Amino acid sequence: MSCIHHATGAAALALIMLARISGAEAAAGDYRFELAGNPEAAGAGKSIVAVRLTRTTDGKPVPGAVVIQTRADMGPDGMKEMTVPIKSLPPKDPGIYRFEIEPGMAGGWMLTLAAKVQGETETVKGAVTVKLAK
Ligand SMILES: [Cu+2]
Repeated sequence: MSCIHHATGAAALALIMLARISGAEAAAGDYRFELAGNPEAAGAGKSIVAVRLTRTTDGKPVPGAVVIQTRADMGPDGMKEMTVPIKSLPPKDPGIYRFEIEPGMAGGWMLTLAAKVQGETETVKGAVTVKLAK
């Protein structure tokens, strides 16, 4: 009675194992952070910046990553030593990570991010540049 059941189960298991194997081959360099739309004004000199994390091998968004390190500096405007804190906000859409920044100075900012991605042993790192209003 359960022959088909077992066969289906085995096939599903084989697929899962294949997925695991190909997942293990992905490296930390196979991910990319990019700006997701324009920054939103969040009142009192604050901006919300949305960043999309994608896997470059298949172009898919990567949900469930844990951002472990953030830095915002004015490197794009030649002020790399000028930094402000970043607050991580709860994600709204899968693969989109949101950050609140109070830049204090309008201009080009660089957000440098490090994240732990599910199934990836290495820390995934990346950066985006964004123009922020004061
Ligand atoms: Cu500055």
